[in-house]
Amino acid sequence: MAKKNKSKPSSKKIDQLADSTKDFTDKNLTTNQGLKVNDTNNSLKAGERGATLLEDFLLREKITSFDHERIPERIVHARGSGAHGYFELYESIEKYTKAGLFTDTQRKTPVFVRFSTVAGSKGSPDLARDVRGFAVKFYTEEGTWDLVGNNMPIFFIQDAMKFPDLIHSVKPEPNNEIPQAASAHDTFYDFVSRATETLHNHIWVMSDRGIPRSYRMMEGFGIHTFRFINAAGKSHFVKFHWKPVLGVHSVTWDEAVKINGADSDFHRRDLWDAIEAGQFPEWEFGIQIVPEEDEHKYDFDLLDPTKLIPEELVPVEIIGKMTLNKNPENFFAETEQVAFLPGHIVPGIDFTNDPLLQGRLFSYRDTQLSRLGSPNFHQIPINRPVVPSHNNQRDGHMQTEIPKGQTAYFPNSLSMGCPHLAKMAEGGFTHHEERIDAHKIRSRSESFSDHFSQPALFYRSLASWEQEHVADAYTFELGKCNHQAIQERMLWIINQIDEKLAGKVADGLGLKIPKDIEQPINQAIGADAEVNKFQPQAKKEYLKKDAALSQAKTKFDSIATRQIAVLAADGFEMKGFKPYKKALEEAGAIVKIVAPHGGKITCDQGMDHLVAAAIMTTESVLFDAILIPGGEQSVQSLLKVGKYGKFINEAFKHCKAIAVLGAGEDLLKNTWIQDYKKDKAVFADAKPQEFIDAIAQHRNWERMGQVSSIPV
Ligand code: HDE
Repeated sequence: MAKKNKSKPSSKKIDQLADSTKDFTDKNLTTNQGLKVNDTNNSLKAGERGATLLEDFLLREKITSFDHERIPERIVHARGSGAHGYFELYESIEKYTKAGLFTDTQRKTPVFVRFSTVAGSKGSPDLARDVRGFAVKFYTEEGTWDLVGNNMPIFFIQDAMKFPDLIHSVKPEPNNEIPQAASAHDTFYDFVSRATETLHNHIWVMSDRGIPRSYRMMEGFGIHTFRFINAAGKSHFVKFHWKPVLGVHSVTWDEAVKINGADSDFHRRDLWDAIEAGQFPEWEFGIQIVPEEDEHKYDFDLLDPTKLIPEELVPVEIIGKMTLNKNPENFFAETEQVAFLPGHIVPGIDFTNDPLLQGRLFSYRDTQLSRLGSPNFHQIPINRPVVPSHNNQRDGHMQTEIPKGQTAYFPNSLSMGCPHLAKMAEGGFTHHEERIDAHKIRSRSESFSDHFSQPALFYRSLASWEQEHVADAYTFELGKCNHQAIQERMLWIINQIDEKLAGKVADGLGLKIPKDIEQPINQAIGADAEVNKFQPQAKKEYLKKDAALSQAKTKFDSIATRQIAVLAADGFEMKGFKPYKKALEEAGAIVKIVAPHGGKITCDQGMDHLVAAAIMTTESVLFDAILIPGGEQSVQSLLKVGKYGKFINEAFKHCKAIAVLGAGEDLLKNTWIQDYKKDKAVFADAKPQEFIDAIAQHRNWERMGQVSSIPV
């Protein structure tokens, strides 16, 4: 987490955007034509009691503008949050790529990032179990590069042709538009259980990765294998990674469900607040490089987007860092109107023939045309490159530029050939040459047929508490399906990944794992044998475990931005609390008093302390840890309010750290928590550092087995 910096962020992009921002301070209200207005409360009427006159141009302008405020939401990734920042390179990787942002260590490349969920509508809650979008727009000196990735390193499907089917299956069902922002329903599992290529991404969604603690605590991946091209024209395959400096952390499903009610903007607010507080989110940028000659060396196909390259086989080289240091000025203008296109690349980066990537290269421009309404969407301030653009494209809705001159074609002589082409040496983009000599076929490579090995590798690589979460998630999701045939097909499939996992889920559903399934999977009913020829292969074990897949192997060294609830009332004891507060804040945590009422409370030393939230307005799930100061008067007041008991029980159930000082311990005795003295993340009158270390561990997962009996 970058150091607090109150100076105003500046970059070529932020300065460019400043030219388009409007400041209303000390200004008159005017019409769009600049006419000063002196009444915006009353329409123009014939007499005080009406009727309203058609002549009222002020009313018409105000109302028509309002009537047209909405634009179509994104068909996927509708719910999102954005922020500005910059990318810095640690050292040049010119041996792999000639891209300026990866060779010039002096540059600070401006970025705009949009995080999102996939399935829900624009107003859906943040803690849906879902993939998260992680889209980064790099405003480079050679043009804009968009790395439109997710927080999981693989995708559900192998061919763009299946994307509408996947999305139709997970979105609310078309007859009743239920459920919102949830995959736990029949149509999704009908599809998943018939299309086993989805299993790898699906098991990631069932894991804790599907419910992140924060956008700031999740990884990002470019997913597809891309190409790097160096100055000599040599190509290397590359996968892109973002690694959060704060580590990868998640909430539990019980918390996710409750957070959605307590604060449906939890992730949006968390990102906004961290940036406003100057605690800038950071990710390191990493690459996995595979030389061209190694293309066929692996047990999986590099062009198959449902496969990752295990970091045990190809380590991630960290080459740079991204810092987000500025919130948008206006949500609609920036976060909503930003348009990402995987086709936006710069010299030094190129595509592969991954059939999913190839389809995406079409889809994103197409969708922006209907969403933003015009081929001129690149002129919207957030989408404008920081370098000039000149071409012969003209006109269209909302053209905001005034292209000069007599010609709008190429080649021309009347404008002396301008705009003219750029040679490669001048930065002109050329595609990497690749020989393709093939039959035109509608088919899929047999090398894409292994659907079980990597989900199994993922599951094997998880810690036991992570595996339990996966089993619970499958049980919950399938428990929401109404069709037993779908549940059984899923059980058979999960059994191909891991028999113990399938057994647990079957127990939870009260069903048996079928020995075989009636309808073959992955077969299109009525299709020719040719279409149906590749069935998923049996699971292989080419690697025992890949440590990078487990959140148990992430970073646990910081409590920066962690939210600490201080449960206190008038008369709380300052002596013990003061060093705790100081130590927590020095370590970057946010300490918030949760009192029986709003306003202020007075400690035993007669000082007033601002209350961050009255207990009735907040919930335990919004905090990372609890601190209960001593002071008989304070503790007695808290004991009278039942919600404090619920608050503490929930924090304990969610395996969070709890510290009590002096009489504060009485509050623990009044909860369902037993044996807390043996718990490694519950502290009575301990040193602040012990509490801090436990918060940095994120959760005491060892407690998991014992908390299921707590009835909250
Ligand atoms: Fe997207 N995806 N996608 N997707 N995607 C969109 O574009 C699409 C895929 C991703 O914050 C849409 O502007 C197809 C993979 C993100 O604005 C649309 C296929 C990955 C975002 C679209 C995929 C992504 C989108 C909807 C299969 C990770 C949000 C609105 C061939 C590598 C960007 C829009 C933002 C958005 C199509 C698969 C990530 C419809 C056809 C794989 C992060 O164009």
